[in-house]
Amino acid sequence: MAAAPPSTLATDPTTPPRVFSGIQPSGALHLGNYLGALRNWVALQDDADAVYCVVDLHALTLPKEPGEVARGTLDIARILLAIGLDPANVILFAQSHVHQHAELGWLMQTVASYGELSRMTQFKDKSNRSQNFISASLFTYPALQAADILLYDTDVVPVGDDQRQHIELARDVALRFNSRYGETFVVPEHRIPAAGARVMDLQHPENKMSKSVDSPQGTVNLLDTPKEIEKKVKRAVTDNDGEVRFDVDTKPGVSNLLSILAAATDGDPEQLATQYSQYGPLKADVAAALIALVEPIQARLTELDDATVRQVLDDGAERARSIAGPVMERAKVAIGLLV
Ligand code: AQP
Repeated sequence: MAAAPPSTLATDPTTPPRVFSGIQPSGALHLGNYLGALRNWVALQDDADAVYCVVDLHALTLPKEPGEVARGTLDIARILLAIGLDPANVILFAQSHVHQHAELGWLMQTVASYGELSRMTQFKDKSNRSQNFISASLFTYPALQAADILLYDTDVVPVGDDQRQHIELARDVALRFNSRYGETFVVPEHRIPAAGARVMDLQHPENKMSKSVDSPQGTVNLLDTPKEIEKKVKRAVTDNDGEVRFDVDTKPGVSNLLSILAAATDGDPEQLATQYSQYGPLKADVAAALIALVEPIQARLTELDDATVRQVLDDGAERARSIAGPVMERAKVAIGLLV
């Protein structure tokens, strides 16, 4: 029996907005993930109906060893709990545990165009970096990401700036599907933070900090020790003129440090710049702010074991299926499959 479409797809002002976002288990979580996205996940959990997902199928877009993704999924979910997600407040689950993601992902490939997917800058970046094997899934995964979002009648998607283009694609395919097959999906909006939306690599400030790029000295991980953080920040690339000024084009390294400090302390990068006349004190303050940020997360992490995390993911998958199942049925009916 197919689920009836909702009477209206407009957001009802009397119910909290549905929030959905995901993160790949593709390596150690870094400061960019936290300041760009995860911090917002936690902030939204009290006022929204939040659904968060470890997108393990997306991690397979780049080659992985057997077992690597399973371990990574537990590790990332554990950190998500340690940063403050409360399973009583949010649905937290692994993407591959809810089969509707892969199923709707296929339908989304039928409404996303080759031209649209070709324009995705993440595909261009990651395929340029891949030396040997570029999987077809690296090209099509924005369609799966659209499915992830649309399966939950999502209103708001909290992400970093690098995901802006993919969320716009999800909106475009939702609108196209609705116009071809009738009102079926809620059209989502992204929520990108004012500060920390694009944290850059400390050694290569022209590139974003990234899990899958091998730049150990340029990447601050959430599990780094205070000593490692101090060392990485101290060695962060700046420039030769010694002037502390916020100007992303001409002073990318210094501006990145100011942005990080602003995001970590709820400040403003331009205003913070006026407080420093040398790089040394700025770097010392950045390191101190980051250590203060990660210490409580690392302390909470020690209280969580695999069994607890697994239980949270199992419960989350059950709750996620109860939302995703009817939406999948709605999409199948709309597109005209025999149900
Ligand atoms: N450098 C960044 N600054 C701000 N936000 C960032 N995000 C990622 N890097 C930065 C945000 O983190 C969330 C989860 O990212 P993801 O796991 O879906 O993968 P990604 O966007 O491709 O990020 P990574 O860390 O570079 O992972 P890999 O290398 O595996 O692809 C997203 O909301 C993202 O915007």
